[in-house]
Amino acid sequence: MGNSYQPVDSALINKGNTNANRLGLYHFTTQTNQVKETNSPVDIGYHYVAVDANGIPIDSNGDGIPDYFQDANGNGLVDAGETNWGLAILTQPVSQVVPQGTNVTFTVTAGGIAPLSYQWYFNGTNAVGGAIGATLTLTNVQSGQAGTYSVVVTNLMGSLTSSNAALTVLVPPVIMTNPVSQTMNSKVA
Ligand SMILES: [Ca+2]
Ligand SMILES: [Ca+2]
Repeated sequence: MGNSYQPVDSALINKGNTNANRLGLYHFTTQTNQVKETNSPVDIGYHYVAVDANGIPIDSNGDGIPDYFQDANGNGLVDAGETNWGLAILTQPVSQVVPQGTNVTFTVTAGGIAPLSYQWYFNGTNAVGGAIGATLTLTNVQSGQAGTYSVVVTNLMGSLTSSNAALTVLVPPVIMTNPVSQTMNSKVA
């Protein structure tokens, strides 16, 4: 992580590094043998950021913002005030309204440093057994399964909870009591 063109109080100055398979030359000052000027905010020399095989700065969580922006102090850790640059929920599960008996699928798309693990929850706190993938499938849903579903995505960088997706189950009307046959006697005048 470079020191170039930062204000003198920038958190970026002289801060650590991050692991990468490749480095790209990001920018540099005019000469490598230049001596840093007294009180100058501009450090001298080459500065590198982690890039992928195409020379694009690495975006670990896939949210379109390179790590070197989100890992603002370049130390490879998610610190207070930083976005979790190593984990993101990219698309949230979507609410659904279905007839009773339908098979329902909720899906989350997460990006981040592998491996990612998942756990789905019903009404916030009830872990859904076996629901540990990016997709939650509910078969033959009944009214008792109506409620909210969310998922917690975890990797070594932390955990993120999705928004709630509501499941509404439409139940056909039930006839509680059947009409009773009645006989009326009519009087003959
Ligand atoms: Ca990013
Ligand atoms: Ca950091």
